[in-house]
Amino acid sequence: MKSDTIAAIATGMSASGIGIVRISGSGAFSVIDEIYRDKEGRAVKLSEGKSHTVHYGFIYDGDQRLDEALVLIMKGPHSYTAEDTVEINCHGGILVVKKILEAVIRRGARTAEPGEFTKRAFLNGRMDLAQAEAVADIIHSTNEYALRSSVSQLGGSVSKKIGGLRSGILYEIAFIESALDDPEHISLDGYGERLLKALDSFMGELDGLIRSADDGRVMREGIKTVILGKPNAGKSSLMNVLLGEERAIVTEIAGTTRDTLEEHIYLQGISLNVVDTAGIRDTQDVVEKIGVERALKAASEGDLIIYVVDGSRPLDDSDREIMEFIRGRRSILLLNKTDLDLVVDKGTLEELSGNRVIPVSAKEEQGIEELEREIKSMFYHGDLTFNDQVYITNVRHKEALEHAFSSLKMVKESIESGMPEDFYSIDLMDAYEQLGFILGEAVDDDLVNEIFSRFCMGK
Ligand SMILES: Nc1nc2c(ncn2[C@@H]2O[C@H](COP(=O)(O)OP(=O)(O)OP(=O)(O)O)[C@@H](O)[C@H]2O)c(=O)[nH]1
Ligand SMILES: [Mg+2]
Repeated sequence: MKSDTIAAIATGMSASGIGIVRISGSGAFSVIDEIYRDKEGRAVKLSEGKSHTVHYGFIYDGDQRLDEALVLIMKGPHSYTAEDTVEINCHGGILVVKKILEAVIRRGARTAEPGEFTKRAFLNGRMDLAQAEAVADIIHSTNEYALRSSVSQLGGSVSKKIGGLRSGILYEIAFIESALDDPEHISLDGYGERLLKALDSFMGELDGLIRSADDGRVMREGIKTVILGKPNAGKSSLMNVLLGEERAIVTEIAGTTRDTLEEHIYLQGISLNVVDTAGIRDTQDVVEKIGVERALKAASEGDLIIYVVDGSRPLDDSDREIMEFIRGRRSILLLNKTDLDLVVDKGTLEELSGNRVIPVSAKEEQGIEELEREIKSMFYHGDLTFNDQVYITNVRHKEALEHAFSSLKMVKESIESGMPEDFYSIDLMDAYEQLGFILGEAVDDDLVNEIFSRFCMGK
């Protein structure tokens, strides 16, 4: 496919060891031929060189030598974009890479849009849309699990799973169609029963994928963890212990924290977005009141609530209110201040809340490891294994899966209510198409542009 030639700085715009200017398109080699010279200063045509070779020399803009460089040449279709591609590795100064990019642009390339290299890879059939999206996810991964899952998606794990489901569905469509065309030779007797079985298996797989999206989202964005409790319970102290720094203000004055404060932390490879909140109590103070409302709002939107109880003071109405609030929500109870004489008993608290209670001392940093283990086991059942399990980390994919699931459900209903066979194939086809969207089949240009616009420059 003939396309215009694009170029961009592929490395971060900060002073660094190496900077890379990337060029892709049918004119990539003619551009480099005009600006590259070997170490003796002779113009050399890299376009005539072998693909996948590296050349040491200099980049010139006219007669001005811009920098020393290593130039990689890759001939299409054996490149990331499947087009002729050149990568200029120069010294990583902001000005020098900019000047090289300008020289490239002056020789006829144009500046690439964000994500345009990967978009070309997709449009040229080098990867499907799910794989292309994985590229952006890898770049934005902030923790081990998210990264591993994105790499596995790039390797085709999601695509393979979706592809398998699609061919199963397509088989059924083809069977129905040929039976309807040729009823003398292909009988549909008892087919409804057989199709029901197949549907159960398809829907089971879809359901598993849809449910994996919860873990997937948590993996990608981190577990939103909200610390809740009465004033002075030690919420901010806990936040600081988890963070490993004195981030939140801690004082013996009840009502110290007045607004929510969010920080990102890593625990053994998982990421948490921890929110410290204002202590819950009935108050006339306007500012504190707003703080309490925000605390409850954050808690209702969170994935996990850590309820901190001050074990050195008797439980009161505010504690009961919080226990009522967390009922039915994913939560962990901490009995704090175990370094003091406790007046609240662990067993009583467990009975009242119906929840497991972990004794801790935020001050002495006791019990924190157990809290970490508990969080991990709540969100990831055992160790995440990426060999067999596929995680859905993309909202778009999840929506398509849900659509496909409901289309298959309609097929089931049609069978159960004795509808004619051609009804089945309409909904089967719909499910097939929905799954195709995940791979990028028949998606419209606007969606493709939207997806790639979220990429960074030079990718
Ligand atoms: N002895 C002891 N004191 C603690 C512990 N945790 C917190 N404290 C003390 O309890 C007081 C209140 O701690 P904070 O962390 O500010 O409590 P908070 O829940 O954030 O309070 P508000 O922001 O007012 O809602 C401070 O004096 C802390 O030093 C603990 O485990 N043991
Ligand atoms: Mg506080």
